[in-house]
Amino acid sequence: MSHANIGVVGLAVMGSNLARNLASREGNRVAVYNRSWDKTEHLVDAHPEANFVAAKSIQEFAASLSTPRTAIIMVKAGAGTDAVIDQLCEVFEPGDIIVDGGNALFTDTIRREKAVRETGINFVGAGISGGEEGALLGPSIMPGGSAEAWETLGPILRSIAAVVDGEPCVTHIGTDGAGHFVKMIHNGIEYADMQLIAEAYDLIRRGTGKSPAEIADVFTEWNKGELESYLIEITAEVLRQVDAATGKPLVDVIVDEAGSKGTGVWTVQTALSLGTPVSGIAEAVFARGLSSHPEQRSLAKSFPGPYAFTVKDADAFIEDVRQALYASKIVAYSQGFDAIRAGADEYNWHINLGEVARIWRGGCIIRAQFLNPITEAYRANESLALLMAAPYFAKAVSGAQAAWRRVVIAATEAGIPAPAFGSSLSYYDGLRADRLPAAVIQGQRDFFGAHTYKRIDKPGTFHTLWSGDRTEIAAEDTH
Ligand code: NBP
Repeated sequence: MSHANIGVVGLAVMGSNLARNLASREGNRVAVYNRSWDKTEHLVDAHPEANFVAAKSIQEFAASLSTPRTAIIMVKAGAGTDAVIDQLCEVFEPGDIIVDGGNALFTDTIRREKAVRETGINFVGAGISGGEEGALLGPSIMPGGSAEAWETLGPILRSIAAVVDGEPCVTHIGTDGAGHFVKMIHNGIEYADMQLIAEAYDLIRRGTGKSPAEIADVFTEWNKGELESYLIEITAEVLRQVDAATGKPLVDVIVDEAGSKGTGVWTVQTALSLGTPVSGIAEAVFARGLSSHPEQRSLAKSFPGPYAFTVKDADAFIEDVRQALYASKIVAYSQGFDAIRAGADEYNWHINLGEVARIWRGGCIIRAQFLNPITEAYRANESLALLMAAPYFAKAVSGAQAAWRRVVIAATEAGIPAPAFGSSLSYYDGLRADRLPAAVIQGQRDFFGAHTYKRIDKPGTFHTLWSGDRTEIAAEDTH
């Protein structure tokens, strides 16, 4: 049997497209294996040009690979991934490389990397974004794992990744679970981006009475400016689509209950445990949750709301919404990068945030012009503690704040839910506040639990004797 230099296990949508992408690059010969043979057979028959080496068993698959054997797993994340890793570990040898390209939870990747490393085999958890089309034409790839594995894997992944300005959208993110962690945050940001765009649509529709097709034109116009992005582009396509069966805008016949596969929830859970406020992302996840409870929504249908809402100057309102969207988007990205920084601190990864922004410029769902200034901000200051405080973004959010407030006020007055817009603005105001009511919370905590507090005017930790004479004592004296 002729040898392949790379293999793919799992030939559903993502795996088969990734295998075809690999096969289309010069110098690659691709081995393919799937648990059930029919998918393998279908792929090989449908794409003779790919010259795949098709394997019927995992043993045959391993035998078809040149060493170091390199295999990318593209199966359903979870038990399927563990099953395939176990099978590969039985037929691979020390020095070989197993790559999990599925959407694994990063803590699973940390666990798997540790276990596989003990066999001498390299394990790489690689986040792959871009869906079906990205897998085929060039995704954004976020690999973790060892530097040794990256040496072999780097050139292969570089050859199949999306390319922007001559640079492939892939970089070695960090060790063990770093790649899947960054992919998870990418998806969390994606949730926020989508929710913000959806809120913008809702405000414009209900505020100006424009039709979905007219709003599609607004988004197409926005796509020529600072909001240029894949998500704005496809939203315009969705809004322009007419349902063939009813003649209505498709968006009006789609059930308004948003689904999810879990990476948004993981992002929020992880950020909560890291103490990082990703409020924009969280609101986006919660908004999908609210939408998906029709039984509660039907009970609340009779709750009163304000009178009908119409804006006086539609063009001015649309421009306000555009600015509010841009400012809120900056918040979502700033929070997402903050979560990556916190994760890197917690798990000892050396993640180059500028590189992360660079590889998100193409191939992935959140690809956008907007990633360029983020890359530049981190190149100018690698240890930037708050992305939205970088001069470019500080100017943008400050410039948008009047419009941002008008939009949040209008949404509130009109009774239109805009949770991501509202919470992003609150985050901005929270950051810029001279004093936060956190001081009150510290007082409450000290009152009921003697949790102590610090003072603004002298060092040390203090406690007030709330149930005694209410004098203040140094905290050391409390126990
Ligand atoms: P699915 O997530 O639908 O998984 C189907 C594949 O998993 C089939 O090849 C199936 O084999 C295999 N599989 C299962 Br299920 N259990 C298995 C087991 N115990 N042992 C061996 N193989 C098993 O495929 P997908 O949508 O192509 O996604 C693949 C991965 O890529 C997932 O982790 C997904 O989260 C990730 N991802 C997907 C997208 C996207 O846009 N779809 C984007 C980015 C990442 P069978 O044919 O024998 O049943």
